[in-house]
Amino acid sequence: MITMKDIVREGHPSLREKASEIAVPPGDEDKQLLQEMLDFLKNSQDEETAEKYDLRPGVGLAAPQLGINKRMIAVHFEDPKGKQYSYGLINPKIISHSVEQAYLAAGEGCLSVDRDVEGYVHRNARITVTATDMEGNPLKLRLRDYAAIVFQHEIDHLNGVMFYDYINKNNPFLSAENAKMID
Ligand code: K3U
Ligand code: NI
Repeated sequence: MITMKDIVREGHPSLREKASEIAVPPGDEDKQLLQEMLDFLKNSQDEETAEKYDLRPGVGLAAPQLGINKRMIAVHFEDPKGKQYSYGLINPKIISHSVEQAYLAAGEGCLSVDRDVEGYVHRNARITVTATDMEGNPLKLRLRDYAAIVFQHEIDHLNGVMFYDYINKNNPFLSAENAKMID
């Protein structure tokens, strides 16, 4: 079972490296790791389990956050409209995106960052992602707003990018003209 002690924190080199593509179809070991990542997210959102194992709640996790240099992410969340997203993805790739941007009013956090970093994180408001799912099937997802933000945060981890890289240093709450705020 994955717990917080398995998650690497700021300063660990794997958070700043570009992760490697995984051979498709995925092997049993990769599939098992993805399932464990998804189980961690479910556990972290279950009040009793989270308290028992001292888990910080998370909606996404990327393999480099476990010190594993592979292009794998897991996401588990419900968007503000109540749509459920629960995926373990291999080699996720953003193949197109909107010009319009979006950012969370509350900013972003990260399980690998043990401090609050204030400021707006501008991202693409709409993206299309291709990937291979846990069964080895190709997948194409069209995502917007909150869901697009979560997927971009996780895919960034595969490229060594942290959410605070996008925050304006002089004015953390400066909003771009073509950006909408998501509450
Ligand atoms: O955003 C978080 C959340 C947790 C429970 C309920 C609602 C929201 C926690 S922070 C989080 O999930 C990170 C996970 C990380 F760092 F491991 F990738 C992902 C994330 C945070 C904020 C915006 C988008 C994605
Ligand atoms: Ni993160």
